[in-house]
Amino acid sequence: MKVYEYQGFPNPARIRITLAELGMTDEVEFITIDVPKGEHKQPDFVKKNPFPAVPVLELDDGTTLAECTAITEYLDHLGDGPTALTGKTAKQRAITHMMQRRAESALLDAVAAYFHHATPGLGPNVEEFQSKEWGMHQRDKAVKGMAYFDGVLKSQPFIAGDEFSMADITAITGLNFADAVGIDTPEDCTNLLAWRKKVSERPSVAG
Ligand SMILES: N[C@@H](CCC(=O)N[C@@H](CS)C(=O)NCC(=O)O)C(=O)O
Repeated sequence: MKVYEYQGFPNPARIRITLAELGMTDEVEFITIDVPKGEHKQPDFVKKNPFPAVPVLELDDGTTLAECTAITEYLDHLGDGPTALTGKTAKQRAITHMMQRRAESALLDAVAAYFHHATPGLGPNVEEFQSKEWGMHQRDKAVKGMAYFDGVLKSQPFIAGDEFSMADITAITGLNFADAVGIDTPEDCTNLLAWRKKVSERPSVAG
């Protein structure tokens, strides 16, 4: 299997964490796509992902999978059955997907929209349209998202319940991205900050 990525970028980081959690990092070949130079928009890559973005997982039969949740589902089903990363029971799978989507929408994607719209983002090779107002609105959304997850973590150890899951991966990646673009986690989000410290110490996240 091959993973097309740009190391250090948030969405590829999600898959690196997933692979490490599953003990599968050595089973894939990582191929760099130079996103800041716009390589992901070149025809050869667009054939792999028509919605040009990394990461993409290419299977040995040539099938290409985009979207971190789809890639995570695939990887998590390669062993004896899904783990807590995607949820072992019907109920836990549903909760994990629900919370993952909330983390994506309220944290990671909101921070990304701030970065792409209210800052120079990835520069002129990549940014085709920018709206500072939209970016600032998304920044506010991210800060509200932090408060939401702080409340969630008041009564449970992880974002989707008792175990570390892909919802935590999305959320920690969103917070790390927020730091990188200067959106601080409010100091009164004590549950979120404690969770962040704990999750950042996991070998898969610490790197
Ligand atoms: N929803 C996608 C998001 C992928 C994504 O936005 N990746 C970023 C890198 S972190 C990218 O390639 N951006 C290219 C661009 O903005 O043109 C996923 O889950 O994989």
